[in-house]
Amino acid sequence: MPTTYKRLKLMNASGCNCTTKDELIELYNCSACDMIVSKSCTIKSREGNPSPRYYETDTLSINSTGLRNKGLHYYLSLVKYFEEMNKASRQEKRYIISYADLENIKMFIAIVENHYIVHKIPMYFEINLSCPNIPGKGQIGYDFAETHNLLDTLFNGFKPGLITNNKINIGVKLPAYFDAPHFEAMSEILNNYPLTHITCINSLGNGFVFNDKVKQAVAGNDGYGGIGGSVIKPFGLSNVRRFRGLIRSEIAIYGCGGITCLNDVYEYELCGADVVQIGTELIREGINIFNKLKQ
Ligand code: RRO
Repeated sequence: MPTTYKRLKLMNASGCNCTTKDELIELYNCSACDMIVSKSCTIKSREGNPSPRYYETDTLSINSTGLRNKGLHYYLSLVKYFEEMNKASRQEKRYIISYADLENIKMFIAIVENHYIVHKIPMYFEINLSCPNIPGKGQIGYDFAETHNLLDTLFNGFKPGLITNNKINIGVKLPAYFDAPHFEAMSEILNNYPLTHITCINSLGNGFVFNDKVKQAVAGNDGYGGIGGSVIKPFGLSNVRRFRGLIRSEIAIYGCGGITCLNDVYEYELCGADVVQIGTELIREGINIFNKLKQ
């Protein structure tokens, strides 16, 4: 590890300990956690897939959560709450809302715009293009034409000025790509938009894991689920590194996938990440993972 190591910003990965207000407050109150992101939400709250929804081994996690969340209004109501917490504690800890209800993107725009008109507080979003666990629905990030359409609708849908004046700030969470032309095709699309960041990578979709009783480890979606943990780190690193070489330098890259120790953070930094997100290890160790990495 070099002596010049510059600590990257740390945050949770969406989906990990961030569904309820109490969980988000715990993340906010952790001084080693620099930013926070909510569970991916839909316009209306969802119960998600049946349990068990999560299982882990030493090297991986599998989840089939199925977008279990409290609804967009719940997470929007926390914008003001965290703004007041920031003012009181004189910090600027960013609260990002992850949004995944892509069939209702126009409704999302209308609700968010209205929220800004009422509260006048800048907002940050991570649009999830890579939820792997909704039966019958693919990950939009693997459909380049659909991704292009969606981003056009999103960035052209807001009133002029809201995005250019940084009132509404939008990043995207991508699935892992495995083929060089796919990185190029996706970068060509992403470079058209004033994105704040891209997060690479979501869990690897459609894994299958047996539990210690040789039964499927998660119940939903016929046992298929998103794989996280240290087994996916090589793909997180490669995706960050590939995209860093292809997307505009103003778009930050949040690296995610398999981070358990400071050396992993350093590897993500070497590949070009500006921020790193902790997922499986946050669920495994709890909030102390941030203190451990900071030390
Ligand atoms: O809720 C989920 O099942 C889920 C989502 Br939205 C996601 O983006 N990634 C994941 O592993 N699970």
